[in-house]
Amino acid sequence: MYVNGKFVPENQPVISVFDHGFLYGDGVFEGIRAYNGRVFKLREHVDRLFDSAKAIDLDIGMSKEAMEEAILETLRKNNFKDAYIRPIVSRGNGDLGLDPLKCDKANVFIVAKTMSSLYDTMELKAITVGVRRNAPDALSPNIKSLNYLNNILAKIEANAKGGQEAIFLDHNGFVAEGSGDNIFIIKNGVVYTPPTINNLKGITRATAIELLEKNKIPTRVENISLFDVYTADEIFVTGTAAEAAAVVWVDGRTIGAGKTGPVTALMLKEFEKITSTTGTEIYT
Ligand code: AKG
Repeated sequence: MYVNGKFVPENQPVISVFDHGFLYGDGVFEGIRAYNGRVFKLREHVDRLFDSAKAIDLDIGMSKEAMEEAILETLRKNNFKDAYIRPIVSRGNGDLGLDPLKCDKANVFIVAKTMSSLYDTMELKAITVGVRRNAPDALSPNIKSLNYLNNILAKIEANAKGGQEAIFLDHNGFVAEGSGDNIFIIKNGVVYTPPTINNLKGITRATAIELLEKNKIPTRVENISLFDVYTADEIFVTGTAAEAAAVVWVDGRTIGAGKTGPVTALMLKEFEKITSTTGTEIYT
């Protein structure tokens, strides 16, 4: 594990109770995957980490190039070819007061682990949860912050109601995203996904849109409602940890034929191809 420029064993304690990421969720993170000796969309994830930090006025204290190199070196130190990588940047050590001015510099951690699929099934049941996605004018879902309680509340509710994933609505009742992934629905051969005002600007989401366009499948970014979800022919979700998975049941309604549909199947195949053949090489 990388900790402020040094590599240490992962079971070594590295964080102070005065770290404001720990005390207040004051910090940002990323989820990145390496496949087959290559890091998928490394620069895009590092860009998003720096954008999240900028949005909360947090100086990471290193360049994007240095962050990329630290990520690659963490993988090398572990001899990983396939891994899930978690860069974490907290506001740093302060005192028992929330003022970020009390923290003199950011703490930077990079953890890498092997990880297979997030879900034990590739055909998920989803529950629309009562808790609404954070309003963008309160805490923008675009900031990948260390405060994931909104997502965790959604997951708790989905777990309690027998779903593997949650579907969040925003405060206007539009579909926002899952607890850890973006959502796509397919109706009459057209794919729809919500604009990113109410959800994370998913890198896997952007990849899915690219792959759909490459395959000439019409794709529209527009607001969608729960009615559109219930009556969809197919639904899939995308995320770095989640990768891509079909949703075949929502709130008691079977979606389409109740199994992975043709557009989703094509997406999964294309996604596997692009992740195993592109990306930044770890060992050069
Ligand atoms: C990821 O997809 O990498 C995420 O960060 C989502 C949150 C999670 O599932 O841990």
